[in-house]
Amino acid sequence: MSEMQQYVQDVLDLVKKRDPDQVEFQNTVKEVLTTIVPVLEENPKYKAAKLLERMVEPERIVTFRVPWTDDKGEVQVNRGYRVQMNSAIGPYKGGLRFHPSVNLSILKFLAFEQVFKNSLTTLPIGGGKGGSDFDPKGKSDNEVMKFCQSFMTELYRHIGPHVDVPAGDIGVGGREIGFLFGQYKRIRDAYDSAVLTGKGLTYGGSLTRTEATGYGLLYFVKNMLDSKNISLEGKTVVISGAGNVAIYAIQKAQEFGAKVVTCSDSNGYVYDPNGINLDVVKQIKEVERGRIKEYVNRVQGAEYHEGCRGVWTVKCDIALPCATQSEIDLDSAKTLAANGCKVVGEGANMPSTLEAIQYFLDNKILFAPAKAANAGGVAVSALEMSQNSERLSWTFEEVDERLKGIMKNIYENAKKYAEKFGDPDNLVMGSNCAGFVKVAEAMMAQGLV
Ligand code: NDP
Ligand code: 2IT
Repeated sequence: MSEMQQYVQDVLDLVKKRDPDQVEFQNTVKEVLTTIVPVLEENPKYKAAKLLERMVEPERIVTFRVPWTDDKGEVQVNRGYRVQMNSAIGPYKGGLRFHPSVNLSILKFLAFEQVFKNSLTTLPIGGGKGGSDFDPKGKSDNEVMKFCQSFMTELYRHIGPHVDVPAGDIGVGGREIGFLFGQYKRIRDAYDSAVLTGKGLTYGGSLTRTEATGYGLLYFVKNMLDSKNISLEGKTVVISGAGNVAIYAIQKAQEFGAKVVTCSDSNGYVYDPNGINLDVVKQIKEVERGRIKEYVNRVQGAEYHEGCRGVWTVKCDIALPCATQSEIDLDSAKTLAANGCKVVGEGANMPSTLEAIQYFLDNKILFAPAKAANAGGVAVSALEMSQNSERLSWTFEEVDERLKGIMKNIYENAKKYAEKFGDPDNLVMGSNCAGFVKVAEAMMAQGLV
């Protein structure tokens, strides 16, 4: 083992020793640190400055009680969090997740990913993540509002346009951001537009933000495929999820001429051999907030299968996981490959396990890693902050053009580092190195903080 490999191993051991239960966090730290060894070898000063030890320790974590009353008048108590991971290159930036599975390990993993993802966008944003174990499923609008108001009544003291700028993630979309913004404004008694992103268009939101993560994923994948002279036209695509990321990934994939045959939620997946009818999905998920199995009652020839993992058994050329972490394990990765899948692009955060990623790389499946491929959402969030500062709104076309440019730049930067360190198709290594370098240099310049 080289000196820097040993350094990385020591830091991984430290992370495990400090928080033995935080498996998701340990995995993402491992994914990043084991791939940046070549950068550490070029810069021994990072080890001397204990840079990795500092990076794996969040700058600040807040957890808080969120009490609220449901429609029956019963008291409910949830737990709220904000992990402020790294502010070297800008205010903490990253989404809020409302899902019963939320815990500190998941939020630390998401915040750690966010630091390098945000760096890749080239925009001045640090990394953070937050959320709650609140489950929005089955709750009325009134209950969601009460929860959001209580959540913000504590969170407001930790955020601000120059401090920390949350946005959406699983379970947090336009409705929740609206309630959160209203309560923040009421408490602060000031119109700080850029305290949250993903806002509605009537109060400081940016055109294209809703579409940005899904569109950005397809722009990234298209760049990757163009470099191999592969067209998206006529390709069969399997997508998981039916939320914000999945819906706009389906839309852009279809615009590029691909045939998307699946979508899913946590209960099961839909297979539509004629190609997913996106209007029906939008009606079910965005308007009715219903379950995806409804799809088969409205579209002839479509099938519904219980269990979301089954989606990876559907034959495809391209797989785009857009639901949640660890949805593709080694078995699913092998099944995809055996069925002829040649390309995987991650719309969700860490949807492939470490073993699945290694399998894709070893088997020459073109792999677009999450922190590069899904960075379009946060990139347009940063553009929303720019528009708020200017007190101007850009057109859809202008934001979309910038998004395309940002995704191309991320792809090229990741590719550049992958080539530099001798593994040209390994965009996991390439994007980790590219994202890491900027954060590392900013931290070095700012002294021991
Ligand atoms: P949404 O809440 O809009 O949609 C999430 C989708 O994934 C739903 O279909 C949901 O099904 C499904 N899902 C959630 N949890 C699970 C689970 N444990 N098992 C199976 N399916 C599940 O979230 P987003 O679309 O915003 O987020 C999807 C992914 O993309 C997440 O990993 C998120 O971190 C990532 N991401 C989001 C960005 C954004 O801008 N929104 C930006 C970059 C990444 P159900 O309705 O049954 O819960
Ligand atoms: O994972 C992510 O990048 C997001 N959920 C978006 C974060 C943001 O600040 O827009």
